[in-house]
Amino acid sequence: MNLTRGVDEEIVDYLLSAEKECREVTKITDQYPNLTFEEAYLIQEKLIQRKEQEGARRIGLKLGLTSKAKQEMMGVHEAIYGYLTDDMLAVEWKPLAFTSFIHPKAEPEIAFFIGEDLQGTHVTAADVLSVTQYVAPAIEVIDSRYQHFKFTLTDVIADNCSSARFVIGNKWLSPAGLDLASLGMVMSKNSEVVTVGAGAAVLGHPATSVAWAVNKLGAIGKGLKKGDIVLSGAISEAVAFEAGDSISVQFAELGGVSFSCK
Ligand code: OOG
Ligand code: MG
Repeated sequence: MNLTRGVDEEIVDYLLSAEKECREVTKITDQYPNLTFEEAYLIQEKLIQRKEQEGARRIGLKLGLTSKAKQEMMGVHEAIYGYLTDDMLAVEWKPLAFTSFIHPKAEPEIAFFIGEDLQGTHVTAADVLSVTQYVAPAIEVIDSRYQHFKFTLTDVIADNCSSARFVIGNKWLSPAGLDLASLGMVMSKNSEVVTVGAGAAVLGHPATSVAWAVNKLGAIGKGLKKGDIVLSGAISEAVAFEAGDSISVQFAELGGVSFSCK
């Protein structure tokens, strides 16, 4: 352990004030180059606890770096997870204010609505699907608190995996009878197609990505709870947007989801 007492709280303050004041900061590994992944997850947990003390509620989990392409880009072999809180949930009909962000990007994702508690260390994609009440189209807005959206894996874990907002579409379907791996997706910005993909981009199958996170949580005695929402990871690269832009994601079968930024 490299974290001396009080340093974790200092880092939490540093990241939370950057988020609240919508300003980017230098990455924490510049100052603490030896931080481990484990310590980064401890900082992330403290950061979420602080948000809870300030009134936010944990409502689920998000996966990041779930595509092989993105993992190779970062030189890592593992995905990452962070928490969703109720204040991140945005609605389609209310434009997001650009001034509430630093340098936001949109990602197309498949959301899972968990209908039963799920905990363990040998959880499979099939186990995940069996407790999934619905899947729905989603867009995650990520907004790294770090300068130029550049970071190492430890930095981004501590920063709750760049989480900022998410929007869920209004068509929710049972995953039974859906082939989430071959589900096609098109993301557009201002009506022009910007990325395309399919569910398989997420570790071969989005439920595999959720199972990975459940097993990681299981190793520290945690798990998913009935009612949790899980964002399974970006299906394509993230796309930057600004005030005046609108982003829409259309899935085969699952339907669409969109938002605009003012
Ligand atoms: C980390 C978060 C990535 C995803 O779905 O891959 C993420 C980042 O790239 O800032 O949410
Ligand atoms: Mg994401």
